[in-house]
Amino acid sequence: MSTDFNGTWNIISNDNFESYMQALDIDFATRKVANLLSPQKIIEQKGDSFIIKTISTFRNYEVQFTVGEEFEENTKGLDNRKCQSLVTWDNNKLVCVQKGEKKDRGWTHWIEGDKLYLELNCENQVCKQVYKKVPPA
Ligand code: VL7
Repeated sequence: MSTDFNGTWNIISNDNFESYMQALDIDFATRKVANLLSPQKIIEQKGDSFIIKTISTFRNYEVQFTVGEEFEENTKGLDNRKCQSLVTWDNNKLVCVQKGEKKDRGWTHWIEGDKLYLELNCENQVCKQVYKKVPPA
């Protein structure tokens, strides 16, 4: 049995997001707006099939994948690049490698208690985010 990521999650901390965005060449004005956001993750998981929605008042981003199956990711509305992405399990962590123009790009998700953790990597930068589970209605 792998970890269950299903649910709605609200961000409670966002460390080094600015440097991560700089590593992705996000322009100044967009970074200023993005830094003020409190994004929400909505995760729909069925076994190894995932839909991860990142929702904010400024932009939304959605990615769909199956663990172990490489796919072409277009980071539309973010840095607008194409990556060959692959998500795998590393024990109870969900690890994505985003192969493309940027070196060492990817992310890792895991859960501890009612918290969802996310580390976003690009080049030599790591952004650490923590989300808290929104209790089901
Ligand atoms: C996705 C943003 C900065 C552009 C807008 C900011 C809008 C809300 O890849 C991500 O998550 C994975 C793992 O959960 C699933 O896709 C992070 C948001 C990172 C990077 C780029 C700033 C413009 C933020 C969409």
